[in-house]
Amino acid sequence: MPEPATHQLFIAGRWVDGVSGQTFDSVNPADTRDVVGRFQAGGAADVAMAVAAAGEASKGWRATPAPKRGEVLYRFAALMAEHKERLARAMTREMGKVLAEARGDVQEGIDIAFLMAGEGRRLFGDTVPSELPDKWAMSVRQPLGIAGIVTPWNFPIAIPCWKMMPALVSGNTVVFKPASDAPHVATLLVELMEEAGFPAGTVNLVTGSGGEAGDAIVDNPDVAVISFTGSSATGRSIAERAGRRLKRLSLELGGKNAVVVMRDADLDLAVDGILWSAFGTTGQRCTACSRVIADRPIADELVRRLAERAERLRIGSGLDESVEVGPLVNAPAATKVESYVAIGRGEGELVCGGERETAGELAHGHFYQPTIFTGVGPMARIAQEEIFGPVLSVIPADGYAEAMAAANGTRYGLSASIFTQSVNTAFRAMRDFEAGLVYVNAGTTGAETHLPFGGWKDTGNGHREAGHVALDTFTEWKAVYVDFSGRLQRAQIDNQPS
Ligand code: UN1
Repeated sequence: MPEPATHQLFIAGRWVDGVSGQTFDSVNPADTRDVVGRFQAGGAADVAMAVAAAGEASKGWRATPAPKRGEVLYRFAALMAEHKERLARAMTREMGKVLAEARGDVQEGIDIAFLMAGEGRRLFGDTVPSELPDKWAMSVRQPLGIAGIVTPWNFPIAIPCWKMMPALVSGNTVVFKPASDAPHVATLLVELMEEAGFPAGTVNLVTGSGGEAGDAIVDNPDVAVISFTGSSATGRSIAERAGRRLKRLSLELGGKNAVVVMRDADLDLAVDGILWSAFGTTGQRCTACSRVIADRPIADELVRRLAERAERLRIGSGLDESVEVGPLVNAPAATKVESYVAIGRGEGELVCGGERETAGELAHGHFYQPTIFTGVGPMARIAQEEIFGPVLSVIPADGYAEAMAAANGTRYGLSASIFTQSVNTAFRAMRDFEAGLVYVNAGTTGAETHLPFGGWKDTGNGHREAGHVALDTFTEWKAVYVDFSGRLQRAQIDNQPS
């Protein structure tokens, strides 16, 4: 194997080595003999420089007319489209998702970049009538300053773009800390941002661990807002640190997303939707389906069809176009899946999978079979805890009310879906699901970039990504009143009967 290339941090418009001189390797999860690259282990000193650069760049960037900022986003979106295949292949090699899904991930980045580029000409506020005569009333958005962007490996282009595009178009500058399992894709992304013409210091990249680089960003008093996607445990710790500084914080955390299948459902369609959302991305999406709530009359038949199809899914390197299920991201992820499957054996009946896949070349990667348990109780650990792997629990329920109670009976609330042919049941479910994303007759994955993305309950802290509401995370509202009457007018007083 050739010596892997060493990559640098991007600070103040220059590619530089980290202060400590330490590096870490990014490894292909489908074949751990393949080292993708060597990356700077950035720490507090690097973050301090990146924040200083972002602060310096902030003055010019926030003064740049928003439509002009949007033009840079347009160029960046077009560059991503031009380089889509190269980015997708790099993504599959670095974090394992199959090529078709890697292309989708890049596309999601392109989509949000174009959407937010258009926001350069909107950034809508409200213009409203004043309660007093000859008085103007409106609200405008203004940037917060420096945004700290801390992202996961599972959507290494889409999620950084979901966060950075609204931050940048609304006039913030950025310090970007990507996951240690996907620093190469992040580097390629920032190279394209440089080429697109974001001014020096507007976007700064610091690779490194969460404990070193991530915490340094969260703790830096000059970083006004943090946007984080990852585990609930890390989210909670970031919230505590950010809370001490009254810092704006947007969290996108775990999920335990359910598909409800009613007795009147189109079962073929339900099977397609469940398999795609449970085993696509090897179950490593925040939105992945990990619970099926099966109405009792169809439960056995549904499980039979799911198992029969799951056993036939092709496992292997995502670079092989015929493969449907790629590897887990790293060794700890595989160990975690193994331990939950061991727990599941005591909580339900294993109907397929349940083992690592180690045949031939697969022994060099972190492969795990699509796994289904049935007869699982709604409060079982495998039905409550996020596994983030290809493990699906089927929970039988008697009718709509019991199914909905099971679906909502979790501390998470990201995505939920129902399969039914009844319009009444569909509308009830749209009302009753406690989740930020609801699907009718589709699986739990596949959110589009122009509607709000995020979850209820412990999945987040009330903020949303994507859609125009994503701007709320990165802007301050300013209400502006202009009195052109030429006299003192007292609101709530002078226009009331005396
Ligand atoms: C995630 O897993 O954090 O809705 C993001 C979906 C994708 C995004 C998933 N559009 O499944």
